Amino acid sequence: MNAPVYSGRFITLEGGEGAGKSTNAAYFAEQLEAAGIRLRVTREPGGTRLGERIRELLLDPESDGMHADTELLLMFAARAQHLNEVILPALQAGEWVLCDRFTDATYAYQGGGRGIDMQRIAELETWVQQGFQPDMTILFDLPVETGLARAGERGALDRFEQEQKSFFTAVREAYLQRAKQYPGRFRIIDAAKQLDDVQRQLDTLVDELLTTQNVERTR
Ligand code: T5A
Repeated sequence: MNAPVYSGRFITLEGGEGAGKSTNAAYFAEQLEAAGIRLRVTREPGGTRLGERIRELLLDPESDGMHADTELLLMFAARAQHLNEVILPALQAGEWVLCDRFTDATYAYQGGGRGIDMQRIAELETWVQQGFQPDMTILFDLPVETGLARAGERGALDRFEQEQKSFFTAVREAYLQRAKQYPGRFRIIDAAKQLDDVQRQLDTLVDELLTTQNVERTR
């Protein structure tokens, strides 16, 4: 099976709860757009009308009792729709795509957190993605307690945020393991730092992306 051919770049943001992905997605997008990049910002689970409905089902605390396999299949169902409806068409049209979470989250949460065999996840990944992978994955890494405290300040917790600390520790370990396994694709951000420090770390990655694309920064 061959990965699809496209001219845009696919960048994913990953990390545990409250790591600052959403906050920094906006900053990162602003930097790329200022350099003249046509960019689509999206998220998983979700990113399409159908995918957002699946997201509601996945995050709703009332979906308690959801079997781990059901959760895994719903993640990939939403991803199949997202890939075919949004991500691949945008990339093929020359746009860049910045996605808040993608398949590394499935390895971290359903693999690390829920304990599903990574090989089963890999089978679904191959089935849905046919070799397609992000060009760069930015991992916002921080101690579990710091992330949960930040997420908790926002009020009501979703179904994942209600998990125990041991679940999030396993998620963090799985993410770090993925980063070790794919050093060419992953970049790790120290997300425990203050926001302006995190943004300086992101500036370096913007420069790296623009240099490899031969795009000059305009500011
Ligand atoms: N999921 C997802 C799976 O289990 N498998 C999968 O395959 C996929 C794709 C939803 C859930 O789905 C699970 C994982 C998730 O549990 P989500 O919507 O991305 O995914 O959910 P969260 O990660 O819960 O999103 P959060 O909003 O909690 O995290 P963010 O986006 O990383 O954090 P953000 O930017 O909202 O920041 C949180 C708070 O911290 C502050 C912000 O102002 C905000 O209040 N903050 C900082 N404070 C101090 N210093 C900094 N440097 C700060 N950065 C941010």
